[in-house]
Amino acid sequence: MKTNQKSKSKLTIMKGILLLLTPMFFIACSNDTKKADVNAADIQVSQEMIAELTAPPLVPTPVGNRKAKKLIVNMEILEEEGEMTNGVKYVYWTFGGSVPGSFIRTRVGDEVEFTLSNHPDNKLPHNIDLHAVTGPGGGATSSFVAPGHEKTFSFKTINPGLYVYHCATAPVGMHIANGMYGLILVEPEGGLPKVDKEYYIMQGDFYTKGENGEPGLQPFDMQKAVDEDADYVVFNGSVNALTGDNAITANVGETVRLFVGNGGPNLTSSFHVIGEIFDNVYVEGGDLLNENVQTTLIPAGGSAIVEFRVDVPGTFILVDHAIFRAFNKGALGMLKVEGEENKTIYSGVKQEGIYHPEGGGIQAMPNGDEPEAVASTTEKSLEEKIESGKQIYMQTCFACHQAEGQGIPNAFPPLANSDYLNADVKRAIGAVVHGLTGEITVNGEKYNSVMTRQSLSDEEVADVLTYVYNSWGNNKTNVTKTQVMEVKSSH
Ligand code: HEC
Ligand SMILES: [Cu+2]
Repeated sequence: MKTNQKSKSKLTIMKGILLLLTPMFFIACSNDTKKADVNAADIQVSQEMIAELTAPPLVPTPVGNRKAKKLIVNMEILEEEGEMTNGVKYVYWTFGGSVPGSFIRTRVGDEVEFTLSNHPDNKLPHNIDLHAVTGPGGGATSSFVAPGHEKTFSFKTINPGLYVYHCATAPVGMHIANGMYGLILVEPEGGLPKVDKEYYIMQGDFYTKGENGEPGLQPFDMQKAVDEDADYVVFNGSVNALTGDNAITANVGETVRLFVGNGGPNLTSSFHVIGEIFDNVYVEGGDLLNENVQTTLIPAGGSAIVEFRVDVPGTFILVDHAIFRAFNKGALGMLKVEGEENKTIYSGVKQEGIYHPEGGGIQAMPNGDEPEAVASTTEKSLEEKIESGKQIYMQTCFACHQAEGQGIPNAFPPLANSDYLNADVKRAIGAVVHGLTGEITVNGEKYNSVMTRQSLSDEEVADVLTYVYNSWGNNKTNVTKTQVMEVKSSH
């Protein structure tokens, strides 16, 4: 991206100083002179157009060669209930009805006429601070708007780059924590280089009264937010926003560009795609281009543009590599790549065996005390068991057996349509309460691995297995607590 006049003149002064200090620096800096030639503030606009706005993970059409225009942006604020994860509801405050808010795509020199409307059903006033704006509060002071009102202001995009926007109404942290952030892209003259796929991803941390996974409508927890003790760290506003059917996709051989932002409010993202290397990173969403990057830091209130070519098929996992956030708090997304294998780039498993340095004993997972078997006063209905079982599954079994019970070839057997599971309920209960090791055959495929004993109460075992049996084409067995207790005592 090109630098503008403002930063060029700063550079010139710096150059002068550096020239006096050391000739080495002068050589390094003089490369920049070819970059800036137009003062973006002087770019004339002709015609007007209504901006295309998109909800994540989609982005509007690239600007390409279009001339600078008066760009009309109409953004509506909506406060609405959504799902953080299965069974956990949260009232999000949104720009345009999504978290992150609608993606705005402009080019340098555009004159953006921005109208912010606050829906009459909303409870609070809001405003918008766009980091792409040169002016007081980034627009916040001119856009403060009460429910049932709207405000218009305009600004010229002077600096190309990928910028965060967010609400800046007090308490600012709370408005951001509830989802009030998004990205605005300012493309350079002539547009960004063409790629095959572009997506919009934004990380955010959430703070709820209940702990992670505690069901029901969860209110915002101010104290946890102040303590930076996040219950959820997610991409695109919720735990499953980019997994399973919501995964982003590409085909082998295509180039992928991710516009990645971090709304915060608190946490810095160590953004990484498992099994990919970023060919290019526009560091912090600016001009600096880094190449061959594994993990890129994205500050709260900042961004990065990452680009890579996908060379082999498979599911590539997007994570915040502060890894407990990924596997325990939700910062996990998926890029599904389809196409021809390339065994030279990636062979897949060539050989496998079980490695048991200390014998084959099953060890429990180190997750502390076994939960107490709480005697429930009333018997749960099948629906209630399935509901609760699903949550246990997503917290306990999902990491290995995967979201749709499909497993992972050569490592974790499928629970979906599993002949092993459907043939013998006591054996399945045994796998969960005692663990399972040794060779087994599931749907004609051999597995020889170790499943650790799961620390769950009898009721939780009954619920999770009832959920599994009533999902993905299994035989709909209703597993009872009594059955679980029988299996435990017969061991
Ligand atoms: C750490 C990974 C891991 C976790 C977590 C895990 N499993 Fe397993 N599971 C395995 C492995 C590995 C096997 C195959 C063991 C073998 O080869 O003997 C297996 C086998 C099974 C089987 C029998 C084979 C089949 O496909 O039907 C069942 C049933 C099962 N698991 C259910 C569960 C349930 C329910 C949970 C959650 C409460 C769970 N597992 C959690 C790894 C795991
Ligand atoms: Cu707000």
